[in-house]
Amino acid sequence: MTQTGTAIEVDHLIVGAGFGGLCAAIKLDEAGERDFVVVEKDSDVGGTWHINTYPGAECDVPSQLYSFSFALNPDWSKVYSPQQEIWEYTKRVATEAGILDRCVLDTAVDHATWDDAQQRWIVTTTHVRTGEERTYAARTVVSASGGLSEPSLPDIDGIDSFAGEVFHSARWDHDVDLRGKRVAVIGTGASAIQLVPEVAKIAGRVDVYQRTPNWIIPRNERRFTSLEKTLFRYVPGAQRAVRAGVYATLEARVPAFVRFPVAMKAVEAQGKKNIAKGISDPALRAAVTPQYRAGCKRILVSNKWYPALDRDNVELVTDGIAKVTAGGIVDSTGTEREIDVLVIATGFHVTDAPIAQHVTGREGRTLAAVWDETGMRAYKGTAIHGFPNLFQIVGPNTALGHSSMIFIIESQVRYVVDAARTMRQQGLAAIEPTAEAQERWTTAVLERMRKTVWTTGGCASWYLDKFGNNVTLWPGQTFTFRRHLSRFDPTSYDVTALTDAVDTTTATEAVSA
Ligand code: N01
Repeated sequence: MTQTGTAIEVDHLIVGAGFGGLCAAIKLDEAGERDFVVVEKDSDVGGTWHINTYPGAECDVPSQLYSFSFALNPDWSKVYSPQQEIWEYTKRVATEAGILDRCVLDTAVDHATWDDAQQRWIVTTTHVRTGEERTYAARTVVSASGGLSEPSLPDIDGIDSFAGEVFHSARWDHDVDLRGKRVAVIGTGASAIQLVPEVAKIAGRVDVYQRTPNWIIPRNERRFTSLEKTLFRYVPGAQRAVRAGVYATLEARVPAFVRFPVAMKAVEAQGKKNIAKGISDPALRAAVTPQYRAGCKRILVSNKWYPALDRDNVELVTDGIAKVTAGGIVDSTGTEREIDVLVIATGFHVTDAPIAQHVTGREGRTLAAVWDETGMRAYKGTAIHGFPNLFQIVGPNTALGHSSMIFIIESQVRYVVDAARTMRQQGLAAIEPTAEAQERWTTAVLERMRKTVWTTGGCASWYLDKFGNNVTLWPGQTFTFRRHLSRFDPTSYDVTALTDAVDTTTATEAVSA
């Protein structure tokens, strides 16, 4: 890191200290690319697992797979890890890797602008508490700000006039005592199904506002025995073998998502059994039974959700919300239910990636403006035409509905590290995927989407953008994604050599020079 004028020069600036940012930092460090900073707006590392502290927050991907491949954890307590354990894991891994000294916490990225003359990203940041401003001049930016980090708030008439306590599931207000209170929860997605059963145990009453039911299958929940943990720790290969088994089981589900959605009937049967087991009232059973193909929206796992809805102090409201008043919620039939606390569990901004508003590329346009016209697009989900030396971790069409995002993150980070190595070895100042390469990739991905359950399943989901395209999920096996990103491929890029003059040549010319 060097201070030149008002800017701090760094090789790599990583945005976000969640799984994506930490993985990038650790792997760049290992590759000898040690001149980096990780800028994180939160007060600690861990990303979503530090921020989402709502009651009942747990991972819905099995813990054996929800860890870095290079830092297995023999001490996971359960088959599905609780939030606190995952957060502590990220902190421990970052500490042991020795990269915490380069994490700049409590600091938000205001803007990142590509400076063609300097062949660097000029990144301005502000400390969220002191207001101190800094400017970095970075060779590359690795954007790992998370696909599900910015709460999406519902646009409901009168919501600002509510006089009680109100907060989003991802910004839980632990100062609000819910004991005996009348609580309303808007939304019935992955977050709501975890928090409602916990809230219902202590609240006086909980009104759950459901717009669309989800398919929810049983959760194979149990604690690991001490014998298992001992085996994981001391028997070489034991934990890796279990992890491989979990990975293979989840991958076996991919064909049903992408080619043969009719196979999802088996999941629907599981879901219906789960409903029958948890709910006794036929009307309530019908109200929670989805009318679209399983998998079209994220398949959820819970043993607690249906029994929670069956409680006397919980009411499922399926009539739409007409408005919010100072004291309660009025549904579309005109019924007003008075409440003390409003919990908003309506998900996140996804297809309008919030970070894109803060990034301006080579042609002076923000990424948000470009993507607003075309939909989110990136070559291999990672690099973007018009935005040199920018790498998007968990970029377009990289998310999963069936397995661990950490596998995808590690695949992308390998690619980024190989790109950094290539740039250093070949003396390149800038790399940028060609428009053709990006178009080819995007067309192939969208073509593969046509038969998927996300397109044909008969639902509306947050996977789809305003053009109706699924720009969120990877339509295939995760090992195929990894293979595509196994090596940085300069022939798909325009590159600029490290000379004073800005000289854009094709990769082939530069490589053969
Ligand atoms: O958000 P969601 P989430 N009026 O978007 C409803 C991850 N995650 O925070 O389906 C009324 O799933 C909306 O209704 P509808 C995981 O990837 C992981 O729960 O659009 N309702 C839906 O019911 C997950 O998929 C874990 O009709 C409105 C809900 O709000 C992602 O985060 C745990 C509405 C939003 O559900 C998001 O989950 C938790 C409105 N105006 C989350 N707007 C793990 O365990 C929206 N809704 C790893």
